[in-house]
Amino acid sequence: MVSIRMRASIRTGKKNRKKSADLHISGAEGIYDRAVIGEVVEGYIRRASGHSRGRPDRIDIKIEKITTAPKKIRSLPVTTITCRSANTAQRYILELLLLSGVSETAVQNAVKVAYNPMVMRGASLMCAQSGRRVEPDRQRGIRASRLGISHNALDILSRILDKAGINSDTVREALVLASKVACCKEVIAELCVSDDPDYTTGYVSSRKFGYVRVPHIKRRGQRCGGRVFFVRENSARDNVIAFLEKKPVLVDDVSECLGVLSINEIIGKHHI
Ligand code: PML
Repeated sequence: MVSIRMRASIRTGKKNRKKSADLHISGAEGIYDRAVIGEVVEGYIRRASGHSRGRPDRIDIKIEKITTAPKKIRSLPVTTITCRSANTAQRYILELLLLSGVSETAVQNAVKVAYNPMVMRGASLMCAQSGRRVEPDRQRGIRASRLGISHNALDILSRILDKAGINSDTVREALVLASKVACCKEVIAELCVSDDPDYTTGYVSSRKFGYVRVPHIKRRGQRCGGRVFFVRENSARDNVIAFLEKKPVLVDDVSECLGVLSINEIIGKHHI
């Protein structure tokens, strides 16, 4: 099997001290059989070239042999929380994270990261109690990578999400990523706000409540976004990073999609 990763960007010409900045246009990755490399790469290039955020002047594609058998996991169950405003979204983020074992200080710190206009390239790694950020590089962050979904599981997931009217690349890929992150025992929850100004649904995920989509997590047009992985206070940081970035993980079984539920229904239905 191989891991195939794509990243498309536009050079902005602006430079900071370390490197020239580039504007992220799109990205995708998966774990595939060698036989489909050509087809997947073609699809990734088509996708990178036709993105609404602009025409990239650079598309990086990395194809890497996977030398250890991927860990096979089940995707998190999916729900969408009933939420009609950005203020309510903030209350629900706080409530879901507190109930997952994240402290109020850590939630406040995470919100600053997730709504920062200076969008990080990866995610912040944050201690769930102290709210301390422990990622080695605050610009790069941590990239959950070497992840994918089997052909069969993708078919099933697409059908399930189709019925709920949420079957898009964005939802499927965010769910696969969140499912890998949640299967790391040291991670207790994740918060994600898309950096796409027009994409206003984010999520809070955890083993406890599953993948909870939060509409109106930001207002349309807001130029900010970010991801935070909350880890147990004294976890071995380097092991967590090695798992999230390097351990191949393949979703090969799919949990249910429970549709649109109220906060109380979601809290009453937790999964452990
Ligand atoms: C991103 O990749 O930009 C984040 C996507 C969040 C998806 C939330 C959803 O609609 O389920």
